[in-house]
Amino acid sequence: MRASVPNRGRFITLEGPDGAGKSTQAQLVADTLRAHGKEVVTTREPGGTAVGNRLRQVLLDPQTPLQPTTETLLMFAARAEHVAHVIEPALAAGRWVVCDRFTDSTFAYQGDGRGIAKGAIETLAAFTHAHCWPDLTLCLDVPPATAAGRMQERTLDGFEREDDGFYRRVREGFLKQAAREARIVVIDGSSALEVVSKAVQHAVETFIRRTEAA
Ligand code: T5A
Repeated sequence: MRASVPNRGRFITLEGPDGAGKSTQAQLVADTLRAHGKEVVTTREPGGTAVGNRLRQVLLDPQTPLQPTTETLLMFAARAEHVAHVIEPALAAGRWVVCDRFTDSTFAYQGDGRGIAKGAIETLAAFTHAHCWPDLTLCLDVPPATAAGRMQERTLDGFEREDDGFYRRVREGFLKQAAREARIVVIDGSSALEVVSKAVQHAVETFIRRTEAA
């Protein structure tokens, strides 16, 4: 249904472990799309709406650790608002949406990281956004040590205080997800910034060409 609706925009997500460089590259993706004449909306998860941002504060607060089930449900509650009020209206209006994280993060963090069953996440995803899946996902892959080095200077949120084992499972989770889904392009995020940016730009331009040829 997504791509066959005339003039519908396209949905691009950036994924990967904390500190992989997603926010840095999201800007480049948006700039590349604008250079190709696309109208672009940039957003992120958890967040993107007033309610989503309030839930983000709860989810990332290191003082209030949540049960994995609660965490999963709150991610999807924020996502339901985000899809209904930001993502779907933008796509329907022909805009391209660039989103820093989406449901692949829930599979990796709450699924592989916290042990929530994949089937439960699939059910929640179908309930929340059955007809709204990314058309292209750029997954920046970095080893936990590289990511940790990049985050040394900042105050860490609840997720960023998890141990190496958690981050290894999250990274593996993203790679497993990429092996299952053709829309996911894995990019080595541990290279120098210019190298990563070049790979991201290439992936986006290839996608634009494919879309225009369809
Ligand atoms: N979460 C989210 C879930 O558990 N489940 C979910 O369903 C969802 C949606 C969000 C947290 O929520 C979790 C995952 C997250 O832990 P957040 O603060 O938004 O919290 O965290 P992130 O999305 O991970 O954002 P980060 O800022 O931590 O990481 P980014 O965006 O990947 O990295 P970025 O671009 O900010 O770069 C980090 C630093 O590295 C440098 C940058 O300049 C910056 O200083 N950098 C590089 N340095 C060297 N070489 C490169 N190639 C570099 N690229 C960037």
